[in-house]
Amino acid sequence: MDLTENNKALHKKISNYQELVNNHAEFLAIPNQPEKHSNGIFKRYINPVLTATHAPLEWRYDFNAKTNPFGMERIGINATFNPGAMKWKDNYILAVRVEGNDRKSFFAIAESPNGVDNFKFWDKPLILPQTQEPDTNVYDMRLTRHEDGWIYGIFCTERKDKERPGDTSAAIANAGIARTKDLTNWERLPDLISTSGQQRNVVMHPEFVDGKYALYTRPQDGFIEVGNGGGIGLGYITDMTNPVLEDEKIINRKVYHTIYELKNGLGPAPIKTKEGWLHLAHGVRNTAGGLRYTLYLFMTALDDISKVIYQPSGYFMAPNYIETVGDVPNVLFGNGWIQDDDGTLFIYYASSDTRSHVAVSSIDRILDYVMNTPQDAFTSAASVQNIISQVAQNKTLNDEE
Ligand code: M1P
Repeated sequence: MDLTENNKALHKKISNYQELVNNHAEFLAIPNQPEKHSNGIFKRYINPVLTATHAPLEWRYDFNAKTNPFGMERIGINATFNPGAMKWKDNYILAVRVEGNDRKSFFAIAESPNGVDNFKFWDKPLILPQTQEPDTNVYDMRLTRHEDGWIYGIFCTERKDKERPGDTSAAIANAGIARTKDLTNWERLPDLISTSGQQRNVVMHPEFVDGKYALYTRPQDGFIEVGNGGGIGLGYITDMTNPVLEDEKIINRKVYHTIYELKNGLGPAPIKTKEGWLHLAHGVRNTAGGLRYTLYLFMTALDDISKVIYQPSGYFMAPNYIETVGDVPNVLFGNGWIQDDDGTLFIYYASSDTRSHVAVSSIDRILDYVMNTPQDAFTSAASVQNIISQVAQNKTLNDEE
């Protein structure tokens, strides 16, 4: 291109461009390793798989020296967390909740060749069509490859509670629904129509149940408060283009003095195994230091997805020391996992609403964990009895050797 002197000046890149590009490329290529020590159930990887620093430079910088003479970041990214996940053309895809410095969340796809490192965001954030009532904020997309041929992304859509105009933090949360065949072009469907005041943590089951779509829900009374009843619900939809939720029932309740005493919400779409449907969920309890979010697992029956058949006591994963630190401390949240053909399981989770991580296990290990870990008997004495029984069994084994 033959540029005039004036045009050349206009097209000059910021002076720190190459340095920014080199540093970013070096950062994205840092390999990840599993931690040395594991409880045998899963292995955490040392580095987060996604941080705010992973966000493309093109999103953050105006590269034109004329309009950005100091070469400064123009649009800040605050956090990359709570990713939905799926395998796509042999690569590992995360549908990430990206939050800007302006507190608005949006979705963006990040892709890795191996699921544990080298995650790179696609060029542009996901463009989510709007309904007649625009979303103020969107977050926590769960991806489900449904047997109807669509990939569904169900997420939380949040809008101002217009009935309480004076309260600037009063909001209404509901499930937004979009679907795609290529992860680039998304069709927005109407938001979930349910009888509950608010909904969060809504997830689609991958198979039809008696010819209907099945959706896991978490009905709640208020924006933050889940209210008196509650836990993980299950309901059915006949037509996703008119998503009226029918027969919503709680299938996994909140329980006093457990890790899911205050809130109980589902993570990703369940995985079908020979023993049952595996579920990853988050439980929330209150403490003097604020809410504590941990991850737990349970299994439902193949012939009745409303029936919980195994639920190990306590948490499966809790924030480690580093993970407790972030914008919302003491939170692990997981809404994405990927099962490989060889049974390897990649569990994607986020810590403290700030960054995303991976832990790796296998379906066989997780089945063993879910089916053979003692269930919660809800008292200290019963927990002690579990230990006494195990000590006795181990003594027999030692005596026999
Ligand atoms: O801040 C912790 C989490 O809080 C909400 O989850 P829940 O509705 O289950 O309490 C969501 O905002 C979630 O994104 C966030 O990680």
